Amino acid sequence: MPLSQTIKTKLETAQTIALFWHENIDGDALGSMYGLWLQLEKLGKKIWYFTPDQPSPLFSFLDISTLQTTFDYGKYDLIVLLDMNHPLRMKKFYKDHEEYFDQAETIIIDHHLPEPIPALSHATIFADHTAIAACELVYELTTARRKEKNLMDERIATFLYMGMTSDSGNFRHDEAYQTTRLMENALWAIKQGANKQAVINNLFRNKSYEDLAFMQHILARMQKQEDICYSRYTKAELADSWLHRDSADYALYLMVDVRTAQLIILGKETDEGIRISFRGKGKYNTRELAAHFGGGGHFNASGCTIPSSGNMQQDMEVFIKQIQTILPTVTTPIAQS
Ligand SMILES: [Mn+2]
Repeated sequence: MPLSQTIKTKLETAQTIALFWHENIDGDALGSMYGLWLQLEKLGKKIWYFTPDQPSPLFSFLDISTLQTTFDYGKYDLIVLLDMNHPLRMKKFYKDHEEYFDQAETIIIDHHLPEPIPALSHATIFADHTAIAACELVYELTTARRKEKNLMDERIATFLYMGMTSDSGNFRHDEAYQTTRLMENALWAIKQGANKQAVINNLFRNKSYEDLAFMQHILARMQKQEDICYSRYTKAELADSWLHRDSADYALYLMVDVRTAQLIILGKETDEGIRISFRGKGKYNTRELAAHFGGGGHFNASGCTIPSSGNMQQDMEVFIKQIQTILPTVTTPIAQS
């Protein structure tokens, strides 16, 4: 039986389903979760869904009131992990409860590259890292195949469109080989009534004066070494600004536009260390780069966490030097299959 058929059968057989998504939920995780959940609900399923932390207020234009941030480890026919390649991406639920997840009937639907150390070896995994968004996979696995019964509506289409637009940086980060598929899937969502304007206005054109003032701060600190462009902010600065860290990530969108930059790095101080975000433009495999520091992600967007000594400026300088020694090993021709 083809894998997609196995998944369809499992989803249709299960009556109670727990859906999970990863920490620091983004538009694609949220979109793929709701895009799938709302369809399954129409089939009469009982669905619960869980996220380790509350999503950014950026997403408050959507009705996501059914989200829960605590998990009961109860009995569910099926567990589904979306937009994540390892249950450690939801550490809060997984840690100290590995046994629960090792035994539960599980499906993983994801578009990240597999982790070097896999978990949940019993899970049915549908992974396609050539898709720019997990929302594309949800659409392709459901509506695109299910011609006989269209479960789509404007709300679901909006969620799926949101994931396609947010993981592609509003259609800026897609690689050439991904473009046709992405555009076709996005066009389909719009034809189904996706509210493109609401997504654009809320995710991309929704900056406050304080957001931009914080960008001023990050950009003032921006440095360039060869083709690396980097900056940082501290925990205290973020707390003082009253911004959510998603707002601060906007700096990456700005820095990526530096024409001669091929690697963009933003360091964010957190309680667990310095959270690093990488963005690339095709020259470096940022996913491989992040893997050197225990992280992961995609070819052009990835992340990792490095230890903090308390002196962030110094930590970042040491880190950039380390990066420079690794870069020659992750330089890859742009063409991918
Ligand atoms: Mn994603």
